[in-house]
Amino acid sequence: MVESAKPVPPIWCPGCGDFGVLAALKKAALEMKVATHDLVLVGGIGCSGSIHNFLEINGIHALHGRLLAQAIGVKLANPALTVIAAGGDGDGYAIGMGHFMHAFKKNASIVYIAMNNETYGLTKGQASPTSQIGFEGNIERPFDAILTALSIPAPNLIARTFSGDPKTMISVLVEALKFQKEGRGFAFIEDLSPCVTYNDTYKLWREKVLDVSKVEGYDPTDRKAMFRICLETMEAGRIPIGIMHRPKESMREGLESKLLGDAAGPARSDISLEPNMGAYQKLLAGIA
Ligand SMILES: Cc1ncc(C[n+]2csc(CCOP(=O)(O)OP(=O)(O)O)c2C)c(N)n1
Ligand code: SF4
Ligand SMILES: [Mg+2]
Repeated sequence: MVESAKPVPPIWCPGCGDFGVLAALKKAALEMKVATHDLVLVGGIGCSGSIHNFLEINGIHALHGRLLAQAIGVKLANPALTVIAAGGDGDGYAIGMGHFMHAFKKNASIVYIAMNNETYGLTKGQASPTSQIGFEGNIERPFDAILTALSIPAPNLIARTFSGDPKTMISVLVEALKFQKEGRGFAFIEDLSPCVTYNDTYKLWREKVLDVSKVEGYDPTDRKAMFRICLETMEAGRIPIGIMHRPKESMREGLESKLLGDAAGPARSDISLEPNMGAYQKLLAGIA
């Protein structure tokens, strides 16, 4: 019998923003009654990506920047599973950028939480794609994942949360879990998760975050309006948080239903010899 790995206590620095994500995730999964055996968490490489080690669920520690490819693969193998990918800004927006962009377009029904601390925490605080100019000698403008997500016209759920605001984070996570459960597609959440050791932004972000639902003209079903609201909020020196895009129609748009329909998926198909022999022999004959 194979023994399951047991969760270990988090190894994060005391005060790390990732603790907020862990706590919110537990609460949201509980509220949505996701059974632990039905939950798979694919972690990226970085402090943030180790989150799956701290939960009693099925988990994979993916290759650096490849967590989305693996998470989408798990969902396509068994669409009944609740699949969450979770990693850092370096993992998702640097080495993983190609997969990140395509995940919106592929639109598999998974939840992706990118814990953005504007640095490579695990490797001791180098500049990442979201670092501000001047941080560790960075001379490049920071990349903004929400504006990028809004620029891809796919029926995704797009949101940003802040580890200093657990209430909003739990409600956004609950909505994301519902979204994937209904097979509606990709739910992307960027969480502002300060790295207290190498880039402590708690105080600054607390002052700067702005709940976009309070802005005049807020309509998360209107992509153009939300792009303008987010851009103008940023130009005013604030950081927009909240739900940035929620598709108008609640259709089953997920990649898994487009590919498999209502089929259970290859991981749950009957692979015993007897019923598959005919197909196997046909395949062999085709090769010969
Ligand atoms: C292919 C590969 N390149 C580089 C590394 C080194 N490395 C480990 S974690 C990491 C970046 C971590 O930053 P981030 O994804 O933002 O996660 P954080 O630690 O900040 O949560 C890098 C570059 C690696 N493990 N694998
Ligand atoms: S180094 Fe930063 S990101 Fe990593 S655990 Fe510590 S506070 Fe968190
Ligand atoms: Mg990081």
